[in-house]
Amino acid sequence: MKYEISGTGGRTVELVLGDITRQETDAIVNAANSGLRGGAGVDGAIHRAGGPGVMKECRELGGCPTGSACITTAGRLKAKFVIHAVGPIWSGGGSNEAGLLAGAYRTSLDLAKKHGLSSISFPSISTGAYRYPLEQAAPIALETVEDHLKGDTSVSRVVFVLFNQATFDAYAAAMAELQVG
Ligand code: AR6
Repeated sequence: MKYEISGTGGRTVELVLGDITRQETDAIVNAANSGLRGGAGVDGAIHRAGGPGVMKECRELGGCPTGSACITTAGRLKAKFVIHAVGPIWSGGGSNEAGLLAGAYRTSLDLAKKHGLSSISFPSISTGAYRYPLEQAAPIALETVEDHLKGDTSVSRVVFVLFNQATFDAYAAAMAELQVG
């Protein structure tokens, strides 16, 4: 599923079902924790596929604030960079989770722009171990990406790599809403 952002000269957002570690975009985004210590889910998969060099760089960075993102090289992955984004842990919605989730996406895109990258892949940040409700997270993710693509940026292609059908369906529904609205 592909969505072209109007008025941007052909910049696109794509939804695919799959494994982000296999993506060949310039950067892939990790759903990390604020200690950049590695973990389960997409974080575990990225460190396994990228090799120990990625973790070494994460240790040197020492951590990354929630709602923000930090960048390393990508080791053995096909991408050139891994952007480690730290989404919020869901705790009911009253702790600025929405602002922090948007911040994780926005900072990732700003880092891609800073490095002159043209393509970037995201997983569904915070909707696994961090339990952010999928139906609320998907529109935040897509709207934040759309805002970035409408501005001055090197990024022309954003891919959401969604790991299961339920996640794909939630993003597809949110994308349909955006196209109508
Ligand atoms: N490719 C794409 N998406 C994936 C992959 C993959 N290979 N593997 C899992 N997902 P989660 P969070 C999906 O839990 O909620 C870690 O331990 C998964 O199905 O990875 O932000 C970190 O170290 C879900 O849709 O990230 C943190 O401590 C989405 O990725 C914590 O979990 C995010 O699920 C972060 O939790």
